[in-house]
Amino acid sequence: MERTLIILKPDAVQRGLTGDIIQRFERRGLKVVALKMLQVERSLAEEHYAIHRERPFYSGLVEYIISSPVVVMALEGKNAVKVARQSIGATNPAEAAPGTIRADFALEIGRNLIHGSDSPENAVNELALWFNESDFAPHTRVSEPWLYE
Ligand code: D4T
Repeated sequence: MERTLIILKPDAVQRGLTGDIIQRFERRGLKVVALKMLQVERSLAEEHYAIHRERPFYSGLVEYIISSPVVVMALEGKNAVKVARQSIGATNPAEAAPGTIRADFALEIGRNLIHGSDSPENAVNELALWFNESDFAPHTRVSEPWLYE
């Protein structure tokens, strides 16, 4: 089983979409094993997006992420990183496939609602950045034999 970090960005919270988005992941079969709402510190936003530091959109991206509270979660499941990215859709909502979260709920790259880790290695690092070990509540669900053969 794999874990991935999901951030429901300030626009998802402000637009009242957090429940809809979490439901999509739950329906697919991914399991929420950590979940919290927080106002992001600038230093955390800068560290999370450090890879984009030299990009022209970096400062706007940091301002966006700290502009209002976010909901952060860890999802667990088989190929969690890949399947969550697939459900999220392309970075630019205008290019995201219909049925993905970004295509169904968003219009612009700078308000694309949600972050999902892009590789298992980055997921491990991002989960450690956003959560303490004690934040996780590992558990087995009764549905698991009906999700995995
Ligand atoms: P995140 O990291 O938010 O899940 O998005 P992606 O993984 O899909 O996309 P990314 O890392 O390439 O970009 C991170 C973040 O920056 C914003 N962005 C990106 C932007 O505002 N303008 C741009 O031109 C790009 C490439 C959107 C997502």
